[in-house]
Amino acid sequence: MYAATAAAASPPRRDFISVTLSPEEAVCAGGYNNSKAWRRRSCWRKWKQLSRLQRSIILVLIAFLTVCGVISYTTVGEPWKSLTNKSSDELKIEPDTPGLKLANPAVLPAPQKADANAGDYPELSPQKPKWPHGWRNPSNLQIKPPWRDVRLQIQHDVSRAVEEPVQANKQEKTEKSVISWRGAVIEPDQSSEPPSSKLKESEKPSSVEGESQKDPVPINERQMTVIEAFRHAWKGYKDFAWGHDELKPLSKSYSEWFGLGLTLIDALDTMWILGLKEEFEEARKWIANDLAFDKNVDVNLFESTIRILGGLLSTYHLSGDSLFLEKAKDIGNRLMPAFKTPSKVPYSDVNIGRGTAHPPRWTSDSTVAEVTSIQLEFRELSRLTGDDKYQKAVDEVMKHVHNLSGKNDGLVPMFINTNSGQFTHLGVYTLGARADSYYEYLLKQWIQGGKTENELLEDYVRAIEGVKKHLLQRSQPKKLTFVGELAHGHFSAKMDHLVCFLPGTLALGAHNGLTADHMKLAEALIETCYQMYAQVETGLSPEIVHFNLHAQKGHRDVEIKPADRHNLLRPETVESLFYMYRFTGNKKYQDWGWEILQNFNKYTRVPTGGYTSINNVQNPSNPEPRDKMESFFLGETLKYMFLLFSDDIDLINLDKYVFNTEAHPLPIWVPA
Ligand code: DMJ
Repeated sequence: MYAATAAAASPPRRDFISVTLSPEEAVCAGGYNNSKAWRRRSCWRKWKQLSRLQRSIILVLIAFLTVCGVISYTTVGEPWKSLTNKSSDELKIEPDTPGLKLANPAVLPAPQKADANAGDYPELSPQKPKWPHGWRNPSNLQIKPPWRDVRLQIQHDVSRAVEEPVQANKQEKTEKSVISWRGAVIEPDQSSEPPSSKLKESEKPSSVEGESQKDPVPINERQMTVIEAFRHAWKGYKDFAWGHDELKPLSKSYSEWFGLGLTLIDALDTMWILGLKEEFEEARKWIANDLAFDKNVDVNLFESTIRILGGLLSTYHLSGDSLFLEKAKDIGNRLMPAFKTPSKVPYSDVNIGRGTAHPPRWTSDSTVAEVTSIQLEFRELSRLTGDDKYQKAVDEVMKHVHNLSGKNDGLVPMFINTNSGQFTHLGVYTLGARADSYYEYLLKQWIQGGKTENELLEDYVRAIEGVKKHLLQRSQPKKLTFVGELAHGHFSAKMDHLVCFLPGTLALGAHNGLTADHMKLAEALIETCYQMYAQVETGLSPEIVHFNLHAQKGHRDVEIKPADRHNLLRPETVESLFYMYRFTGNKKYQDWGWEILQNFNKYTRVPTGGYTSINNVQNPSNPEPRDKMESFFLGETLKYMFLLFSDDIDLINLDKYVFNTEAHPLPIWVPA
């Protein structure tokens, strides 16, 4: 400030030479008489008339200007030459891009116009694959969509079909007719601009963060069987339950829970990952035209967060289609009233039309797993929208629970009061229903946030120590390691199928740097979870088992009570098999999953479309179909099956994505 004022007050002295030209001199510099000889003579005369000093100054000036001219030619001229020497192809990469972008090419493909001859869809951007040869382009990072002509492949020999050049041509054609950039379905009347290019930086999906491509890995026969199973399930849903929550495959009807097309939303990213283009497009249309959250309906905060919010966020990331983000924001906002409680521990239920929330009618408690397993989704919503209100609300719950008393070596009770914020029903500890995903989300939030939130890790590690200390036992005769329950100091050898998420979570922790004994425990527990299927007559696990602690003649490790012998098509064991195979490469995990898939096909498949939960896993001749296909069968079970059978570690890379508890992959904020 001071220096500027001083300079204004006394302008700096400038040294200069003035050269005054006479009219004749002016002519010398370009006058009217244009005769060459006259000009030469006249100029020479004038030059002679100048003093020696004046002549020297003019010569110095000319020399100086010549030197400047040469220097600027070498610094500016060369790059210009090389730029103009580039092939026209190279220059076409960024047709309308100013110079800066040549050095720093845009990540997003250029907006495409709809091509009337290619199914009214824009062409794909001509980006070249940059993945090392032989790698598969991960669907989550694809520039091109993952669509494959699945129907053709089912009809022909799978492995040959994908390798044959004819098939390759067909695939090329299919890709040309793809609706839009990365398979995100853009209605022709929408802007030709790719959806995510309209977004602010914070809103961009992970799928457009500058990853390059590699060649697709052909899908194998087991994966084709999963695709076929999915299509069969989808057929039932489409024929009899379209737009409703769940299919009732036997009565060829549907059931409503929230009335929000739960199965359809839960299945979106599975269709993307399986490459089911047609199905995805149809579902996308339903979301665009028919899904309305402005409904006077009570929804469960946890279930709608993990299935609807999680499903929409993950589909947004995979497809890059902003429709899914808009819907995610809508449902996210409508769920927020749940956090308006005296303790800030959310209520279990929200009316998404009225904006009111309440606990269940019989209690003011919420379930611990429910209030601590909505964090991945709300935190991601904050990151995408740039609005921290979602993250603040869920982080507060975690901090509160972190500081609560009533834990037993890191193990939490199953209920928490929304008024007092205290745990209730103290003294009962399980890793099954009502507590399970609390443990899962401790680890996964830590991973999501780039492994910096130490309290989450501390709570997780302490809890696993608590499991080892209080809940682990070995069964007889096979000495299977299992996780039981503790009620007021009494151990019960009861284990929910839900607990089978644990081997996968333990393996994920070990993969992220936790101690090797976590992996050892994971290996032991996944064997147990597999035996919960293998030791049962149908080869399908019941909802709950009791392990034998003492060897008895003619008894297996697993006992099943009549009330527990149903199977709801749950995913947890297949989920853990997927993690175990990813991290060990041991093919036995794939083989175990394959057995399970075959048994689902044998005992739960309904010929007219869909799969059903069953009432009795112990009766192969009559497993007693329940007439209900849970949304997580499509959202989780079949997705994990498909991923388990894949040998492509980049098909949802676990160093880049973390699955929510409903199998919806969300990006890790600071990927490894
Ligand atoms: C799913 O909704 C989720 O995996 C949840 O965490 C537990 N229950 C079902 C699947 O079994």
